[in-house]
Amino acid sequence: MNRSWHILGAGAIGSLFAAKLQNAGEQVVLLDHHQTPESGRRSLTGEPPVGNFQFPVSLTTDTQPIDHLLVTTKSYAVIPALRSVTHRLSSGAQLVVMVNGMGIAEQCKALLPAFSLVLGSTTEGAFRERKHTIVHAGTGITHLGDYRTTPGVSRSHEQAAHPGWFAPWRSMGACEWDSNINDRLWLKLAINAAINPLTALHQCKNGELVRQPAYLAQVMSLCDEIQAVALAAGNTAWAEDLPARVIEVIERTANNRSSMLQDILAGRPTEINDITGWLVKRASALSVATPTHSALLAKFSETYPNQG
Ligand code: KPL
Repeated sequence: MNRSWHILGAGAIGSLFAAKLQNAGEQVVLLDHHQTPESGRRSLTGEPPVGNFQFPVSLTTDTQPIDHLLVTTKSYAVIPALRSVTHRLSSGAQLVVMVNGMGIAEQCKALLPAFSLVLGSTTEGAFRERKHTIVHAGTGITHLGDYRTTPGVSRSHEQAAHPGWFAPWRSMGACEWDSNINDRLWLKLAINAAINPLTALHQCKNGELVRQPAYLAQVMSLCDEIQAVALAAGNTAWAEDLPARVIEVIERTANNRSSMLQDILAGRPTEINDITGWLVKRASALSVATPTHSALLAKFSETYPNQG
């Protein structure tokens, strides 16, 4: 049975997943606040899937019900975006939220407590070259998992197993069900917190962080503090080798501009509050000191005063 997926936030990652789902035989509809004849057109280049894709577009203000919703907006846009389509969600609608940062799932649950919520994390690399042209710069791996299987939220055996709608996702390749998605999201946040704000402040590509000794020393201090917070929070599986993982990501993405630097260069808001801001708050709740992250946050607001 093929399902209909609505994509909220069809930027680089959203368009990539729209193309993958359409290739897997699912019906895909892009959601937008306004519509032009070009709205549903996407050209994908780079790694597969490549080609010209045409998707139907539906206005958020329309009324047709939404059964499966994939949210791939920026972290700070998730809640306003969800509010714009709440009237369209069918009673058993499935929400999949795949964004950077932490703390967003709790906000989604508070807004839409009755809906089943799945969280996603991806290492796919994609960026928007032009309005409708997406470069799939690097193939990555995607993990989805049930919000209710996160620590502190009651867990049942069935919730750890993947739902029926996941089969086409799995057929897209490099997509796995993760029964501890919270841990995966934490690790992604840890990597982003060690890389993204520094690249945005130094306005450098990721690789510079290991080439310049002063930048590398900053990366290492940030990693030390993240490790302390992660260990205090009970995330011991990856915390010990965080510095090695961060260096590996920097080297693998040496030629990339981080998403935060891209946001700064494009004059868009950044995800600093959902990444470093969240980390500093979590650290304070666990009584762990994070002076380097706090100083980075202060420097960030001084350098980019409109960033929250
Ligand atoms: O996820 C990333 C991002 O830019 O947001 C990294 C892994 C840092 C790659 O640039």
